[in-house]
Amino acid sequence: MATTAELEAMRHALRLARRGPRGVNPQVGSVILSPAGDVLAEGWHRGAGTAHAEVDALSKLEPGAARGATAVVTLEPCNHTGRTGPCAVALIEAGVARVVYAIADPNAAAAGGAERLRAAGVEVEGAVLVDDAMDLLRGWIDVQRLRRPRVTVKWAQSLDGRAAAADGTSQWITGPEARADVHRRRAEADAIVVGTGTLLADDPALTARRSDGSLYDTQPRPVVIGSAEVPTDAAVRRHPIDPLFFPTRDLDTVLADLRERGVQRVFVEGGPTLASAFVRAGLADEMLVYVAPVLLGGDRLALGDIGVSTIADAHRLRAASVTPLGDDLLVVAHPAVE
Ligand code: AOF
Ligand code: ZN
Repeated sequence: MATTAELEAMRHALRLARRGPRGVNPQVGSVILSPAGDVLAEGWHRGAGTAHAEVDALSKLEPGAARGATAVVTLEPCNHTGRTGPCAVALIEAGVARVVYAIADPNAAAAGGAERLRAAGVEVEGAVLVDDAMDLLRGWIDVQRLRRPRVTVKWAQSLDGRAAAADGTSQWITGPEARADVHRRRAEADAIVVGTGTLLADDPALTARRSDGSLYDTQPRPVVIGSAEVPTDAAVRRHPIDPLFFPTRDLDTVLADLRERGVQRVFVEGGPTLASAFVRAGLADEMLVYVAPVLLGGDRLALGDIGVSTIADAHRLRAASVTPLGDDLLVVAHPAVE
């Protein structure tokens, strides 16, 4: 059982972790406690290539000062030599008697620190405040598991599955509540992806805005996929974060590049061609379908070629939720086996 002082230290370590950047490496914080439960040192990880949180904390202590201490860390101490040495070994060498951590390291290359510590006689307790730590690290953990950012594909459609009227006009199919919901979700994404077709047709700003037009504090990075020329006065070029342009249509390449940049959450709002490409490639981890009670008919379908020519090929989904938003409905769906 973690002590009250350890739980308090873990809460503090989670706050320290948030000081680090969201990137290729996880956000990790650490607090070293004396046997009496007093804080001796604190540390956090400042991104790939820099000291890990435990080592950062230990570096603030005189040699020998951590003997018999407890190290509280938000992530299982690593057991590998990557850009830095194994933290499990640093803790053993510092004479730490007990280690308390929240989340086991899902990175196979780095995992095994808890076992290594136990083998050296250190008392180890994991899964402490694991839910709080998951709130912080879920995105990073998804990237470890998927080996790419997690992709949400969003589209708005009429009740009869159309994304636009016959002349291409589509503003607006859904009402203000649905659009506000989209903006809230944009603010939670690291990147927002559109195709050049949609960009040229709608000239979207790709910012996350409140209904009064003000910007959310966090903005997704705009990403434009496609070979068409983007006009110099396109609204996306005035986005607070520099847009990335990918002439390639190879989505694996795009996602690998975004992962390297520390992107964990991708929001695809790119129009039927791009949405279909993500679905066809099996890259849509989550689908947000905003359905408006309107009929448009015609051939401007919300999705085009998703690789289904016979019913056996259908993309079977699990509807996670159906939520009324004003006059519209939001259906959140995932692949039946994720
Ligand atoms: C820890 N403490 O503060 C962090 C850990 O390339 P490196 O050497 O920075 O290693 C990166 C991996 O180490 C990362 O993928 C994750 O598994 C672990 N991160 N581990 O003990 C830390 N940031
Ligand atoms: Zn480490």
